[in-house]
Amino acid sequence: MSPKGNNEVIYPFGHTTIPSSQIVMTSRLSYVAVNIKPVVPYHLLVIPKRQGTSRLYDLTCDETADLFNLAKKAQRLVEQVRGVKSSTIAIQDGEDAGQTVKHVHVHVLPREKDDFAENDDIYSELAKHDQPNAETRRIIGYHRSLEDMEKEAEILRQYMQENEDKF
Ligand code: AMW
Repeated sequence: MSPKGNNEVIYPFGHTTIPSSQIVMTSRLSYVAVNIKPVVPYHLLVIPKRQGTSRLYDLTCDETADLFNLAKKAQRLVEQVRGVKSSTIAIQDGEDAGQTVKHVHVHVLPREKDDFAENDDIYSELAKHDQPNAETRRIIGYHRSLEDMEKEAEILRQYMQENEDKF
């Protein structure tokens, strides 16, 4: 974590960084960010704050517990905001498992009935949704504007503020 010139806090995410305007919540060792290319609405990423944690086994016990406790909180939040009762929680750990950003991240994907033709289609979608261009490392295809991402983060932060008793 480091402050930018305008005092905005940024967190590391592999080769890139995430500014606080795109962050939904934080814990001592982890943070939750909105996704630049969501597979479903309110597709969140739960990420350890420490740089250099590219694989799940790079995390300490403390970081692992903190990450998953925050993932549960993020899941509860998006299920409430979406008004759904289920989520897919996934980690693509390592390149051959579909990982494109070399920094551990838990995908939190709120689900509703029949949102995919086959329930497990979400996994193939997850594997292909963010394939990067080899030279620019930018995700190929449409990704959201900064404004869209900031709006979503704000909606979620506000919901949490107004419903503190539920978290
Ligand atoms: W992996 O394929 O490594 O399991 O998932 C990487 C995720 O990170 C993808 O869902 C992708 O859309 C997302 N992502 C990549 N860069 C950014 C970014 N700058 N801000 C938010 N999400 C990002």
